[in-house]
Amino acid sequence: MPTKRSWAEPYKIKMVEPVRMTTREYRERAIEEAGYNTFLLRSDDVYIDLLTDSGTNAMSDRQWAGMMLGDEAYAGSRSFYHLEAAVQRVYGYKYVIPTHQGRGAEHIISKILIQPGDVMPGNMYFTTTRLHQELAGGRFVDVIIPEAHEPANEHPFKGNVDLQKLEDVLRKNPKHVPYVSMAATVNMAGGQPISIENLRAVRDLTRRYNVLLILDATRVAENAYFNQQRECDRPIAAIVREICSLTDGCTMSAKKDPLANIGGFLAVNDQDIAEKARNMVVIYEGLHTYGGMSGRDMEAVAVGIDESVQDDHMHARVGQVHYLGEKLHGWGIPIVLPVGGHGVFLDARAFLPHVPQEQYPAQSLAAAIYTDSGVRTMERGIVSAGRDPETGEEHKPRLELVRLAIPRRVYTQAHMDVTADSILSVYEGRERIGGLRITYEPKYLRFFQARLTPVPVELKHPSKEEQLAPVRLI
Ligand code: P61
Repeated sequence: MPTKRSWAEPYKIKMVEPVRMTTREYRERAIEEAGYNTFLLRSDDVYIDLLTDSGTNAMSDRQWAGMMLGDEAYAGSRSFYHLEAAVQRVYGYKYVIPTHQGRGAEHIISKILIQPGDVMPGNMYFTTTRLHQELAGGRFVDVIIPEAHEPANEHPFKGNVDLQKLEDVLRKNPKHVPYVSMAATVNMAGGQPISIENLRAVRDLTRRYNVLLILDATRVAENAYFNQQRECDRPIAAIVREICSLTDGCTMSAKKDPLANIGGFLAVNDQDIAEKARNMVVIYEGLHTYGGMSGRDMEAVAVGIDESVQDDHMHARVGQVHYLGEKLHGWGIPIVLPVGGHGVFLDARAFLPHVPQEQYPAQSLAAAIYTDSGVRTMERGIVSAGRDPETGEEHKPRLELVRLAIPRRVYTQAHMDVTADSILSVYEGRERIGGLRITYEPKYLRFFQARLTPVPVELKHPSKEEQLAPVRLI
């Protein structure tokens, strides 16, 4: 008799989208043409797309119904007021400035709050957040706890801030810290949550030093799931509300938690900041009642926000991620532990110990996984970290990861099984995977468009065939 009851998703499927399977030879050509960069693959050539959980969610029937009701008025759209009400109700902020997606909100808040020479402490960088801070003349300083940089460390809240580090930054830079940025969950650390206890302590510090606390709320409902499981057994909606109440405002990419395909917003409690943001949004995004979104998009976000904080939804969402993570971990494949909220992250340093970081092991592993099965993943290591804007040197992050991000409500358990089998097969042949070198690199956010080429490897135990032929890398 089973000792544990199975669980299932709290929805059934009404519409399906075919996916395409290809041959290994086809994929070898496709990844070569894509410069060994999974961002440059065509989605038609992808079988299971775990590149990102951003904008790739399956919308509910209620969201689609909302799309039909979207008000496309240029000014004063009814859909904006629905969105505004949902943000006020669920997150609790007073003022809502819509943007086309998360980075639009990051751009605006950075331009408003940062002066050249300022320093912004935060719990690990995010690519677009840091870039907007740098473009505004500021400098990001990482104050996350050291455990976050150790893939095997099972700290339950690896997104937490190191309070001593934060206080040092605040003390050493009087008047030059406009705000502390706190992400919940922390994407680059593996989707790791912050604890409410830690957030409260950060809040006390920001009050003491009179600086603002801005939340990256992109995956705050996923964070609340972990708070519920590990810290306080309360409904996710109540925890989300509490997290937001401990901050002065947030940036949001509605393409994640809020279950939409596009959209975002900036939300704040300060009227003066809201006025400045409303003024700025008309320059860069659109009028302050659409901010780059169509009426139907705003409607889908408004409905999605409510759905995102339902306990059943979140249990299934994170449950699916954990199903995949536990399978891989059970087979001894090195992943970031504990498994995070939006994806499973492979530890490429441990997976490919023979490939030095200068040869982009995570990028190479992502290419190898695609070649094996058509599963698309994303590099989150040295390529993503980019270069120091002052010295031009490559940032060398301790975490060298491949992310398998799970879109919400899109794939089934069978897709997770196929993915896991492919990772296992790549793991078994890992000795044959070599490194890469960059042949083209754009100035900003290079990982999106960089092109790479394989560096030949020398096999420790070549087969007869391999001794005769040049080594195939991936
Ligand atoms: C992602 F490779 N994330 O995870 P926007 N904050 C946070 C995000 O996760 C986030 C944004 C702000 C993406 C898309 C993406 O290096 C990359 O709506 C915690 O995408 O503008 C986005 O929100 C920005 C992928 C972004 C990347 C940057 O897949």
